[in-house]
Amino acid sequence: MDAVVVGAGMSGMYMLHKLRGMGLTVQVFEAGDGVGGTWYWNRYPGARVDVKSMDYSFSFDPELEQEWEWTEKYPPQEELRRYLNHVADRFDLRRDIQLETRVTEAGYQEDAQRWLVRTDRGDEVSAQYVVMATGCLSASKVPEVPGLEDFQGDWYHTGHWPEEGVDFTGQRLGVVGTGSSGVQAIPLLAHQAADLTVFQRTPNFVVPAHNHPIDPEHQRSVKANYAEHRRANRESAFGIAVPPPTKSALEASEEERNAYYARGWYDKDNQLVSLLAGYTDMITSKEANDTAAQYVRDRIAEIVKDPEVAAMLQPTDHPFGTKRPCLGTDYYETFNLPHVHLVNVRKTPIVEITPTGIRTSEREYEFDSIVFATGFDAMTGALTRIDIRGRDGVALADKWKEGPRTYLGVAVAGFPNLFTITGPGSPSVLSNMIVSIEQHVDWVADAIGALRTGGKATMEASAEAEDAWTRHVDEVGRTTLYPTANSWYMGSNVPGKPRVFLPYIGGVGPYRQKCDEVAANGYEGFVLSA
Ligand code: NA7
Repeated sequence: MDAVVVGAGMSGMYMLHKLRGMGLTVQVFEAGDGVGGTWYWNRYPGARVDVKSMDYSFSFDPELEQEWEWTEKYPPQEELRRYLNHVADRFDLRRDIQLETRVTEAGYQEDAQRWLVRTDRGDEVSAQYVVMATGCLSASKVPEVPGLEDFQGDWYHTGHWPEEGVDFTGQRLGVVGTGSSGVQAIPLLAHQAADLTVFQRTPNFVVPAHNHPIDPEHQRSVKANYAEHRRANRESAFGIAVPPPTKSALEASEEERNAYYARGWYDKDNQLVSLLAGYTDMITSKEANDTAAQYVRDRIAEIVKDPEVAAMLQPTDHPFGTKRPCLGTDYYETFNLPHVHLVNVRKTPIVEITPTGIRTSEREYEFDSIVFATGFDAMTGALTRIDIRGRDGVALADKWKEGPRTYLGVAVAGFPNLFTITGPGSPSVLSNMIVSIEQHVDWVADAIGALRTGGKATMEASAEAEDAWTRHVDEVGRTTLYPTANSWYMGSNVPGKPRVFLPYIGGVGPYRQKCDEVAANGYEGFVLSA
């Protein structure tokens, strides 16, 4: 093949479409038995995207974006999966996607200047280019507590939910984890379970989603100006255009600030970034950030009736936004239900899973089922779980032992012609993912096009460019509050993972400009060889 693409989520499908359009032969391997990536695997109750549908959709084909009708402000997983299946059919992608096949190895063969890719089904494919479209949040993680294999009930991870769904009616249910997945699932699980216990390690900032059917007039007006709407998103900081802030939160009066935060909290058209986007220093000044954090803590105290439970739900150990904030529907309200209990596992850690439940340092809880909403080995896990070996047989997992090193988050020195879509060191998870996916796929396709027209066989990030970019990602990260939190952005949720700020916080717009400059300067920082 000319190219192997690993993964048939949004990035893998679009990469296939682009490369095939350029006349390349492409083989896509996908572990799932359907396309859709994140929206294939995350089928837990309540799963929905927390970026508005009109922004969280492909922009590469004007007909596609005009013909698809979204039904809600934040589409549920089922609708996103339908959309991605539609994309697969519309662009006839399936014939080059091999499902139920996990890539296990990719090794660079220096003599041939090609990659040899192997799968768990025994495939062996030689390709000139390999594109890792493996997703940032796809390597799921069950806590490393002993005893799970002896649990006699059923257990589930939100990121690998059974296709047929699960009915917890009448059950005693334990849920571990209160990130976006837990926050979305808990209110719905509470409807089903007879008794629900939530094990919380870190309380999160949860803003009301106010999800509702999409206003047809709004959909029409966005579609009428879609090109402009998309351009503004691409040039914005987070891939969602909002008016740029002009002043510090500390320059605003308390009244002014609270009026602004109230819009972010109560307005039915609010969005995840609403509370954070109003002032210039929300992610750089703890004092400024604390004005919004306190606003949320006050709302929690208003909603949750038991003051002790309210206090447990109030985040105090990290600035607002430095761990991924969540959108919720009746999340805090759920803790007012008499059959819903909250356990602080920071205070009384889980020590083991027993045959009948979960034992903390304080006592044992008995369950019929356990749901782990415990997240992912984010950004690097999906890459390092594959045995990827570059020049001299160097394994990517070894190279990244002290943290990922990339050039622009898209290429790695020593791994020629291997590209990582939304890899570490790119805006990725700090952005509207689909904007970043399209930008990377377009850039990689252009780079491959340039290689082919220029008669070059390989492109490889130079060690100097990689060093400089890795330093830059770290330096920019350090100007913000992000490194002060224990978050998956910092690798802190995986024991033993180096503490490195994984995404790039320089902004989607400026980052795009940088990538474009690199290309315009003849792929500056890359070594192109014949
Ligand atoms: P997240 O955001 O990583 O959340 C995982 C949650 O599970 C979080 O509350 C963790 O607490 C908790 N967790 C993880 N391991 C443990 C152990 N061992 N014991 C107790 N609690 C634990 O994953 P999600 O699936 O919710 O969301 C992933 C992303 O998808 C989200 O950020 C959005 O970008 C969309 P912690 O905070 O680490 O203390």
